[in-house]
Amino acid sequence: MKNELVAKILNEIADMLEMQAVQFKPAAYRRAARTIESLAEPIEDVYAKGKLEELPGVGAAIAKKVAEIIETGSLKYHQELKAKTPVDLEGLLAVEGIGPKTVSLLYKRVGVRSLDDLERAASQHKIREIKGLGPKTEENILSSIELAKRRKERVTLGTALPVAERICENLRAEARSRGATCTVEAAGSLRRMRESIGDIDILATTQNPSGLSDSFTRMSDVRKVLEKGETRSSVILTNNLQVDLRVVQEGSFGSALMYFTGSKDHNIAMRKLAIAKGLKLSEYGLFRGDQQVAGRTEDEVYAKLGLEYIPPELREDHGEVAAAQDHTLPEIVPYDAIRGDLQTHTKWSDGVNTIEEMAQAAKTMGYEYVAITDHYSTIPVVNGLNEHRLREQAKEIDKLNEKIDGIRILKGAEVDIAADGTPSADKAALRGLDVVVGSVHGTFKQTKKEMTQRLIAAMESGLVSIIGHPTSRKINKKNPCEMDFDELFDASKRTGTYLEINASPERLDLSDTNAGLAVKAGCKLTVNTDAHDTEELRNIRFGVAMARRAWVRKTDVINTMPLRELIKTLRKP
Ligand code: DGT
Ligand code: CA
Ligand code: CA
Ligand code: ZN
Repeated sequence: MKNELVAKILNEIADMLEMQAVQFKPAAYRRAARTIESLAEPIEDVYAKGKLEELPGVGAAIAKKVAEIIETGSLKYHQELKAKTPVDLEGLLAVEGIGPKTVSLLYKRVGVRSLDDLERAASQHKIREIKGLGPKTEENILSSIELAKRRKERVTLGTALPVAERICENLRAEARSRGATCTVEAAGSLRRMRESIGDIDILATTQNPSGLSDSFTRMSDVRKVLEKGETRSSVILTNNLQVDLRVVQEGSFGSALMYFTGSKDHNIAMRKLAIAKGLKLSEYGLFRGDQQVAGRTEDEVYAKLGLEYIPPELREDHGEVAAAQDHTLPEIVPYDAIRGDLQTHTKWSDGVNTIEEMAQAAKTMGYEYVAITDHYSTIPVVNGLNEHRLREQAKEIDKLNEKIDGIRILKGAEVDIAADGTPSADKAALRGLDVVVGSVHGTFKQTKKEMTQRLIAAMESGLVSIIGHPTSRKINKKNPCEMDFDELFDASKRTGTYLEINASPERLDLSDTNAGLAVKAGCKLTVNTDAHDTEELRNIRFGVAMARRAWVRKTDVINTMPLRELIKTLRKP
């Protein structure tokens, strides 16, 4: 599957063109990359059917380039651009707040080519001198460069999961085509749905191990083969992710899956329990003496140990083994329990799709409702709504609700929370809305006390139903704002304001840990995607995964409620 590779090349072209200040083209390349990246089927298949140009955002010119990548594995135009680009663009762009234009400026003015150059230039205060950048940019660079360096080591779940799914699907399909039986599953931190992933671990059992390792090491996006053998292979992909494949005996698949899913601490707790019961647990199986008593499936191993099944998201040694033994594991929120998304954006502000397109896409996902929460804002970059446009939008939503069956479009807005906690819209402007998301979008550098007061003031304003992405963190890019969570949770309960788990893979905010604390404190949560296009609605699973990792039940998440109940629950502005 070359989806990842094609998307990467198109995105890099966009970045390089933007560095050269080329107009419009970068956005077109990005749109096509986004489509291809989130495509469920291999791009080669679309190409083979002659349907590249039918993909949203893929015109004749880009289709031709995609075809060249599929046929040759690379693109001349891309390599020519790269030869003309003298900097480590990927590394530099990993720094929060640095875009291609800034990279170009930094190179021209102070000769920055790499992250090391950048760190040096910033600490020597050369960046504050550059017109258009200034001291604030310099400070931001200094505070986020460590995160950018770390990003080279771990990728977000949102990046790794689709890659792993495509690899597993591909390996299964190739084995089938050879007539071999084959079971393939992703294990490791990916199966536990951690917010970031060090490497992808894949486990398989097959009649044809050499065929499987051939398929694995010959995948189109393999950059380097580190190891190749019948029981273990390891590769580095073009996007720098490492993938380990282990092949085990069918009779050990369950115990091996358990072992390689981890976490390490969970494994240790499990092994201890086995020993206490006079058994021995390893990746090869559960043994009494030399006799294997279980191992083919995970279920079998849990049953023989007298445990409830422990979902992978809970396997972090946070008390789940004892709870499984006492049969007190919580019934964590299922992935399909979400009945609607309460934060989405459309063309009315900075989104890509129309309200109707978002509603249809939400309906396809089986939702009962979707809230349109475009930015209500004075920040010009997000094309925010004002009171007049919000009224116009409400009329369109009324019409669409007449027209479309099977889903209810809720009226909403996302307001900025100013430094002092005042929402960016007043009561009159927000009248008639079903839901208002209040979020912090600027002035992040406040003391813990100031930020806590700010969010509490927003909740007490009576205008906000949900606090969106409460800590404003971006994984590997921007540290969370500090706040007093006890006070925040208190105010959330007192005012009936719900806290969001923002499912965007680079946010996942609240984090699993904080979501767990919130629910323990008695708060209710909402899991939303903050989608800016129809594809991003599918990110919901990443948010639900964080809720599951936080031991959150369905009843703790308000958008698992049927529409009528939800409407009664949401406080209106
Ligand atoms: P990552 O890749 O850093 O995101 O995290 P994991 O959890 O995927 O860790 P990884 O890839 O090093 O190993 C995969 C699993 O294999 C891990 O979750 C548990 C198991 N494992 C690895 N090393 C050990 C070990 O030394 N002891 C035990 N008990 N299990 C281990
Ligand atoms: Ca791993
Ligand atoms: Ca590994
Ligand atoms: Zn937005």
